[in-house]
Amino acid sequence: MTLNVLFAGKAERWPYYQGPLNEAFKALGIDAHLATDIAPDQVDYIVYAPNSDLKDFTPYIRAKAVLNLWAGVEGIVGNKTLTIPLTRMVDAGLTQGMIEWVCGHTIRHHLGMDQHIVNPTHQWAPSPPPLAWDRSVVVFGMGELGSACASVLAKFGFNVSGWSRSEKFVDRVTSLHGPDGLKTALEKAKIAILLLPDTPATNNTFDADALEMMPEGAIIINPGRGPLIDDEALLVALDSNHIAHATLDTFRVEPLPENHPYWTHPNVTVTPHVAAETRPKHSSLTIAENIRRGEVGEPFLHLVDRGVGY
Ligand code: NDP
Ligand code: OXD
Repeated sequence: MTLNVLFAGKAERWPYYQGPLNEAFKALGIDAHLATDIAPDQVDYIVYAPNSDLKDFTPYIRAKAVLNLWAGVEGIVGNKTLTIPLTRMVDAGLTQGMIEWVCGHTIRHHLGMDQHIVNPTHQWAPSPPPLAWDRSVVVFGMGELGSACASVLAKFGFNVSGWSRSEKFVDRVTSLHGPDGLKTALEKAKIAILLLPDTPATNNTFDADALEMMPEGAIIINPGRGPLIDDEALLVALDSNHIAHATLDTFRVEPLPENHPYWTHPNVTVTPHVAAETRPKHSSLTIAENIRRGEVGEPFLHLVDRGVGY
């Protein structure tokens, strides 16, 4: 039987996904009709991007799952019309992209590259950095992306800890977890990498009190989500130099409004939500594998737990 798979993403992304999704279906022997306009009551699976126009899932009475193209699900997890399984994106390309972006910015800050490359006074002022062994990096959120980044940073030589809800066992990475582990994690975070999901429990994890607990001159790198940080508190901490720099890829409002102080703050780097991109070639494999599983009655991969919101 041919399966009807609806692509519910932004129209401009369709040309990029159509080929790779069909190829991935073919590779797994899935007979699918993939389209952007299928009568709702005929749809079997929905390939979904939270920035699509589809918000009411009620008419999709025979759909078996919504397969999210993004890792973050805050834009859909609370949708009351969604009663079927929701999966999120985990794929090799997304993970590799995040490793590259996070490690690149971590090493940039560790080595003080900005100071050495941008030298308007033409002064010969050597300031050698400590070795990575002596730099304590804490990854907040040790899921698919956080664990992968922590592992590579540890192999590079950093002194790495990771904070998550549950205990983790990643080679050479100290596990801190739960509310009790947060204070220690903050105190150790000379460089903090934020890879937590946006949920009610993680909102404002980095508020004024938390920032105060971080070491003087700490660096924040946030490819996770904007609401993890209390923006007002971060700006105060940056103005006092308690936080030396914030490299931010995600914001409460995106695109970041033109008049937002982050744009002009000398100690803030803004990147436009580019840390890791869902790439059609890799993500299509995850989508196809989940449809295969759905059809043979195997558990879906990367199922979202609606109770905790990620
Ligand atoms: P995962 O769901 O795999 O990992 C989330 C991690 O956060 C887990 O380790 C989890 O703990 C931890 N966590 C969740 N809630 C809490 C809490 N209340 N206290 C402590 N730890 C908590 O997600 P991914 O690693 O795949 O992705 C992380 C986030 O990265 C995404 O949600 C998204 O927001 C962002 N992202 C950003 C991109 C970009 O381009 N900027 C691209 C892709 C993702 P536990 O393991 O114990 O459950
Ligand atoms: C994601 C993202 O969640 O791109 O996948 O931020």
